[in-house]
Amino acid sequence: MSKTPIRVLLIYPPSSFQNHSGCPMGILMLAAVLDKPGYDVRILDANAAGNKRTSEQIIRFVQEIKPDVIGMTLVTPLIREAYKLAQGLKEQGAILLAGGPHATLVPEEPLSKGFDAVVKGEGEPIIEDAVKALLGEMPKENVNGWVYKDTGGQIRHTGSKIMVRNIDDLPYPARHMVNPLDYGPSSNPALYGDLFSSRGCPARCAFCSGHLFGKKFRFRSAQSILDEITYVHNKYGTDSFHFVDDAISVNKTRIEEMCEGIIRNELNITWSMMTRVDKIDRELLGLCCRAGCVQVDYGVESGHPETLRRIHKPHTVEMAKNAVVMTTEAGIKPYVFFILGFPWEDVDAVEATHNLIIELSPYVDHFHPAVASILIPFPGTEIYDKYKDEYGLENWWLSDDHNYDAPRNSTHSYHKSKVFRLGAVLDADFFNYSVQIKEKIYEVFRFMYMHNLQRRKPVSRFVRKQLINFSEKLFAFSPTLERILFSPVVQLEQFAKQKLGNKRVN
Ligand code: B12
Ligand code: SF4
Repeated sequence: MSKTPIRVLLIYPPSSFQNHSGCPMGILMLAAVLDKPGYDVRILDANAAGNKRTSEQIIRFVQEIKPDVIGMTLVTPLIREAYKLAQGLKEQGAILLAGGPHATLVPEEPLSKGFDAVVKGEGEPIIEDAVKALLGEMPKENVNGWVYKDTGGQIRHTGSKIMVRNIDDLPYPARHMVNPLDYGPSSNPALYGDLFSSRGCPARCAFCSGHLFGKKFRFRSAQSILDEITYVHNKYGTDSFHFVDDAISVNKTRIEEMCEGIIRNELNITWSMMTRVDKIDRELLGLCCRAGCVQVDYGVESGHPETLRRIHKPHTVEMAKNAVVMTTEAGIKPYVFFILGFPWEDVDAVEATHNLIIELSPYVDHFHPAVASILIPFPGTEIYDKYKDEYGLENWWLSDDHNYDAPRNSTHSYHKSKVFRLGAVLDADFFNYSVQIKEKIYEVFRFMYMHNLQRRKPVSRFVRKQLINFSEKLFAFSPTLERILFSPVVQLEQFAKQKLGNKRVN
């Protein structure tokens, strides 16, 4: 390498409606890969819960540090903000490289939005070559698995995405580059605790846009994970970990080895994971619990058997119920995700999911009414491909027509802004829902909101319930009056939130 190291800035783009309390693993991995041979790598996570940055602030930072190349993660929910930022950076003469789930799904699109090139799929095998080629240190056509414009303006693809062959060979994420204060208090359990132990999922759910890592389940050895846990624990004192894998238990022997290792080495930690309902059993859950597992997230998705079949979910309603009960009995908290509003669903189908949510609620401490709890047709999914013509969804993410930024107090009633706290997907109305379907979906979200209030102190729970009930009644009588009467409540809540700081939004 030359004497002055090449400076690369890795950006996670800003969002007006979301934040996270841990640094995204993708840019941490790329930073680690570039750090090794001596690049001067900086990370700017514009969505860090304790230090959110606007596009204007990012541009000022770039003017200050003058990176040679800027890499950006693209995810569909933040794409318009990311493209706006890219255009601002381009005006400053920046060299821009895109990667991440959205860039992989529609790799040519970022080239018309200010980016110079796009890496498809996993970034680790390519990032160094990509940086070199963008700086003219190697021919662009020699980089495998990316997309760029040649000197004549022609778009060139250099093969399909390159997979990491042996993920045990990857360095640990560059946690040392994270400023802990960006993510809130130092006790924040999400700060250094994210781990990945596998990539890929052999299932093909019709709504899932996780094609980046492919169908083949590739996994790290149990020993490599134990080593990383021990390293992070010794270096940062972290004792709570979260696996970001899509389906960590696809290979049962491997997760058993990992659990046995945690027990044998007396690593006194707790951890949580996400996996598939069809990839657990009582024995495995018992072992996981003994190894410190405290939470398992399941994509249950629907209580309607026909919907489960049509989305190719590899489980039945019965299997989902059993998984949730078995998890609780094993001493682990189950966390369940649902998706409402598939285009073929009528009120009865949504009702079936509602009934399943009610049935599971005694086992579930807290439901997650996430943005994606109402179907979003992400690009590259079977749902998008099948329904884009019928519902006029072509490239919806580029326009304002299906904007699902979180409900804003200025435009939504108090009860809707609470119940749909994370996103106004019902307003985005991808599938022209009938009034009846919309009402049913609201009812389900309302149930989840009320259930989640259980965790609050009795007075807070009581006040919140009354506010929702009153807002609903008043809104039915007069939306204008509801807005007038609830605006001081909203202001008071915003003031309290600012004082208490941001909480993890996920
Ligand atoms: C952990 C996680 C979260 C966390 C943290 C997200 C974060 N900011 O990192 C939380 C819970 C907050 C979250 C929220 C959401 N998430 Co999420 N999340 C994940 C999950 C499970 C793991 C992400 C991860 O750490 N992967 C491991 C790292 C190593 O991979 P990676 O980030 O993809 O990075 C690699 C490549 O993409 C590439 N790369 C990435 N950036 C760059 C940049 C450059 C320059 C280059 C060259 C390469 C490159 O190289 C990296 C290394 O190989 C993924 C599923 C998955 N399997 O990836 C979904 C996923 C990213 N989430 C998704 C979605 C939809 C959401 C939500 C909308 C869900 C919701 N709540 O309703 C929100 C929106 C969040 C937002 N603001 O964008 C989708 C995104 C789909 C899309 N089209 O963009 C995914 C793919 C899930 C899925 N299967 O559909 N999520
Ligand atoms: S099981 Fe999960 S990760 Fe696998 S395809 Fe289905 S939704 Fe995606």
